[in-house]
Amino acid sequence: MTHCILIGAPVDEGQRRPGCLMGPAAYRTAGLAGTLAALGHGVEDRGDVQPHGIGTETCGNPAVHHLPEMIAWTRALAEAARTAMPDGLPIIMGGDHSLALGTLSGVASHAAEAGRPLFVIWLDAHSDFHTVETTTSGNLHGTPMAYASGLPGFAPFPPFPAPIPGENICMFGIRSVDPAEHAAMEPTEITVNDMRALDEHGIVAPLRAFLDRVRAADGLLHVSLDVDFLDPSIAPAVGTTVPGGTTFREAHLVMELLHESGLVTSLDLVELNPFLDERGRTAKLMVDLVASLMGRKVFDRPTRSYG
Ligand code: 5AB
Ligand code: MN
Ligand code: MN
Ligand code: MN
Repeated sequence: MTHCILIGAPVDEGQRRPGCLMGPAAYRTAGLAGTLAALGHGVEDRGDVQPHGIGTETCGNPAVHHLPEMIAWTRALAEAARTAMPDGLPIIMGGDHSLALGTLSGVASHAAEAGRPLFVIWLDAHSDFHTVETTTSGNLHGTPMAYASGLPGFAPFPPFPAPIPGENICMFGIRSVDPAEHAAMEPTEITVNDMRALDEHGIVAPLRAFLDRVRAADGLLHVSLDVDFLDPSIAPAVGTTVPGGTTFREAHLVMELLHESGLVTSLDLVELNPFLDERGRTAKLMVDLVASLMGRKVFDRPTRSYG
């Protein structure tokens, strides 16, 4: 049994479609806490984080919006994640993916303090490898993986506390990468399992190979789950739909393998936009994926229709 720490991160400023700020409420409404408790876990809801001390920072890229808000969110969420890590498994209920600027910072600080390497599994249609300088949309939800990799181009953000080496990062579900992101990732050792690779090799072998490396290094493992990892036909509640995503069973299988590994130490749930959902089906699917990650088995999963 795991002590699960729910942290609401109603971040909406990292993109331009209002609604992700309702994500934490949707996870609570969809019964995330009760689902975890029913699996035998301890659950503590620390409420919603709020940014404080929003400044007046600017940068040279005129496309970028809400920069001071994002810097304040990054500081607040880094602190919330760092202080939760010694107490249990933080589950950050987003909020758009820019919240990972903060959660990755906090988890990386904790890993450095604990003297253990940090590994990241990025489940997303996108690589989120823009810097503040390269983003053309100006939406900072497209930047956290580059920040955590220690790339330059993030002034005036605080420097990332302990940059994560590329060989410790594994991406799954990728099917939309901008040219500047591609160029920035090329020299890195990041493993990119794009949808083409998953079609050809399946998801099990590459995931097991990465988990073996985490285990061998006695690493901490952060999982960042973007709703758009899933195919939009099963998960419509997201602002940035990209066709050709993972299926219901592929997504559950990832979670089941993660559970079996026993390696996951923190989790982001990001990009859920309840305003775009259909009768809560995406929120419920995300809760069920967390249930699989936390030990619910196929044979005891209730039959449920998402239609
Ligand atoms: B998400 C895009 N690369 O920079 C950009 O949903 C999309 O957190 C970013 O993965 C998507 O705006 C960010 C076109
Ligand atoms: Mn993302
Ligand atoms: Mn995405
Ligand atoms: Mn998105």
